[in-house]
Amino acid sequence: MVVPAAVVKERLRGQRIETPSWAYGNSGTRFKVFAQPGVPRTVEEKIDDAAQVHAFTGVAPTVALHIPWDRADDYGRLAKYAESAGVRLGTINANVFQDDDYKLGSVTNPDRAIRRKALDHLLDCVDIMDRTGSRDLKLWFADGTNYPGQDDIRTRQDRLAEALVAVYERLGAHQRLLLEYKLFEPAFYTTDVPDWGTAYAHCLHLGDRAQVCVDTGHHAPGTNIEFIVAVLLRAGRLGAFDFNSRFYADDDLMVGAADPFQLFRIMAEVIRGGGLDPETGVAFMLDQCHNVEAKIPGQIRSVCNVQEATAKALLIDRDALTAAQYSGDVLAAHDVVMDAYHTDVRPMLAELRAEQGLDPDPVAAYRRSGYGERIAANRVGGTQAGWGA
Ligand code: PSV
Ligand code: MN
Ligand code: MN
Repeated sequence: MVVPAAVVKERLRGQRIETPSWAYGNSGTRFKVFAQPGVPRTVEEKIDDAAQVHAFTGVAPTVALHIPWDRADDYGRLAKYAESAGVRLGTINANVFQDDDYKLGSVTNPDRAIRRKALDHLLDCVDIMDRTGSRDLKLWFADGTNYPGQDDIRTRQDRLAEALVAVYERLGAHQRLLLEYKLFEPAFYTTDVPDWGTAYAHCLHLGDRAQVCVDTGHHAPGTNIEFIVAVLLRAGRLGAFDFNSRFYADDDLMVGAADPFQLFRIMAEVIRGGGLDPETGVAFMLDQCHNVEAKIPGQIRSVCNVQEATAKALLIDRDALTAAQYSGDVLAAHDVVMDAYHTDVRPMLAELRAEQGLDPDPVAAYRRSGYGERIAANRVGGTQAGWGA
């Protein structure tokens, strides 16, 4: 049976996509940071920009902070500021990778004092979560080694486990620890959390509120990410996505730009595993940098890309698929999936937005609003997103 548009729209109405504060600041590669006119000078201005993305899409009501890039004197006041701007503060991302002290690692550093410093920062982040009302603490570690013999792989795992236990014990009853993995970079020989298996093993040891964050850009080429999604959801350990696109490495391009079919396949597995149901708690976040394109419309485009992939995945005729699978009809099963993928869902999304009082074309509406011109005129001396700052 063809999935009715009303059913798809109902599910889409409930989907939320979080945008990252660092997407609004200047960013670039290690070769050059390109400054754009009108980028935020303060965390409040980043929140203002995130509020624009929500205003035009209606599905991005929270903004993730990165500490210490987004330091504030009073986080309770910042949370109120966000509410007055029309959004809420979301995930807190810890940064234990930018100090000179972290050259040989943060929580896995051979030096006990540096490990302590890193752990204190992570615990500070939980204090901040208490004040912002955030549910999720996202941990990505740049820790690893460049050369065989540089440090003991196994001891580094012990140090990592020790730090994670201390953070987990500090969490409130409704807070979660999201452990993100990354294949390589900045360390090239070993990375201390290189893959979902390592992240999953640490989460299992910690407890139910420790879950894995799948950053779509953090895999080797050819990795079947939807398989990882299926396995983690089955185990109840898929906490979140950091969405972006990659061609070669950790490219942080707009989600759905490089491989929309992969994004569709991921969303199909998310839906299959119940990950779109609010009670499952899978958080959909963007983790992107807009180096050469405009940032706010880049975020809006990305949110729309996630919605489009989700809509297509919702269109998969599950009954027909199951019937084809059980009868061993490989081609029929594949056709069911491809029929959904080839459906143009843009008219349905336009309709959904109109029903919600939004402009059917969020990027065009943003462009017409004049916000981009206003910030370019009013904000002088915007800040860098963070990396290499
Ligand atoms: C570095 O790879 C990274 O892109 C990770 O994906 C983090 O989530 C992000 O930076 C913010 O710390
Ligand atoms: Mn990430
Ligand atoms: Mn990354």
